[in-house]
Amino acid sequence: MQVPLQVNHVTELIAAIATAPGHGGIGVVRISGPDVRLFANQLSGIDPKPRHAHFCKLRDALGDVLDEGILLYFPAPNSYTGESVLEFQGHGGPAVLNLVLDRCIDLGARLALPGEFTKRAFLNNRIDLVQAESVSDLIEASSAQAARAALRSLSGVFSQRINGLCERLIELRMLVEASIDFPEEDIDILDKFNACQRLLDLQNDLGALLVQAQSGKRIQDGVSVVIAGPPNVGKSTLLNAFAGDDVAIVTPYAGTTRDPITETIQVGPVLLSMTDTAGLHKTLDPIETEGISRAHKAMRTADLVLWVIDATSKELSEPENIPENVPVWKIYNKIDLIAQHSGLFGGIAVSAHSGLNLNKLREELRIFVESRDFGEGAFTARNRHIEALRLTRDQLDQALQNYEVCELLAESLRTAHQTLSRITGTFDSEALLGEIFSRFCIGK
Ligand SMILES: Nc1nc2c(ncn2[C@@H]2O[C@H](COP(=O)(O)OP(=O)(O)OP(=O)(O)O)[C@@H](O)[C@H]2O)c(=O)[nH]1
Ligand SMILES: [Mg+2]
Repeated sequence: MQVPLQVNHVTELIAAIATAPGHGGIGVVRISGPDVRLFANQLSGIDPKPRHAHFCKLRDALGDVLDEGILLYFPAPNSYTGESVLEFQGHGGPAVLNLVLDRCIDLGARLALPGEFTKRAFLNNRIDLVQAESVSDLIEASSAQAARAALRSLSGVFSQRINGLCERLIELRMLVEASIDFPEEDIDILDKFNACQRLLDLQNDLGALLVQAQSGKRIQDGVSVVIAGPPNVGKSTLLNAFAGDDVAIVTPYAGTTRDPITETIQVGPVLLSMTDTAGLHKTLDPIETEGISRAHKAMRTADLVLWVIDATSKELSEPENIPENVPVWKIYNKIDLIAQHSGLFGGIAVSAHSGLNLNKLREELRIFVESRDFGEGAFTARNRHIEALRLTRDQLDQALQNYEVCELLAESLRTAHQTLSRITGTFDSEALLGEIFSRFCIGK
């Protein structure tokens, strides 16, 4: 049993262009609020039937046609927001869509804030907070896996797990409260209903969910590829080649790069973040030393390290100081300087300078990202969720320590319950909601 958030009923009509900015075949203007049926009539002269595609012309105040397209009407509560919603699918140009939007404003709607449609869906109990966040995660998903995982969160997989734990916490709380309220009972209620074992099981399952949420966060973050290796082997040149731009300084001098430089790179349909780092070697230079320490830090959190080797050098370097669980690929660079290179090297041989074999490396990266296995049923999660799960775990630890003192036990369980329900938003403040929804795009 969850306690729904208390909200004021929303009465304003909001409107926004729901499709991405730019030119496209179709553009959508979405309107939500009370009484959109009347609004549809003013806009198009049509009295729309629920969930029916009406072909219509939209007109301005003088009766001139603004655009023609499809009008859809979803009466409350069976709509995205839970309110009555109108969607106009017209031509996808910014100028024409803005004409339609301006007309909606003239007729009394106001511009929607970022995420306001989804916020209304939350306020109308159509979805919980985790689901609302997954809408934005789905839109921003950088790979097919991330999209699938966000969709699982949106369909409630993560929320159900949270709600299940909340239910069990509530049962425990009831047992503890009962043993406080009826101390004179002959039987020990906590013993009779195995409260201690229940608490231990709950702690266990919460730990398992925390591990899954952490993995869900990694799906959401996308893949991090770190370019590392000795100085002057062509690391920055490789980053520039992938970025298609001179983002990192390249010089013939060893020790050029100091700060890690991260760029978002597109490989096929997938986005990954690629970080160039300072060349690793022994040095007394304090600035280089700091750069090298930052390079090590980047490698520790990488999903993959590309260890770049200068294929022309007499001593080919071997990857070193790479954390055990991070995969490493050897990249032999500068093969344009070698007359006969095919079959010479075990790793991937490229020329960052001329672009030779970079497509092969790009393809290997795409396969790597797409084949990462997060297990069946993976869902996306955010830092906010992970923090709340950790805090709940600590509060349950506290409850176990306080087990013998009923009042303290009750208090620890109460705070644990409160922390856990904040994840789905059943106990939340306006401030947090503002923070979450302001990161959405307008029209969602
Ligand atoms: N011929 C050739 N030269 C390259 C290639 N890649 C890099 N270089 C040259 O090698 C030199 C060093 O390149 P960088 O990209 O700055 O090397 P780095 O590994 O980032 O060096 P540090 O930042 O000092 O660690 C520059 O003169 C580049 O033009 C390549 O594939 N072929
Ligand atoms: Mg460099």
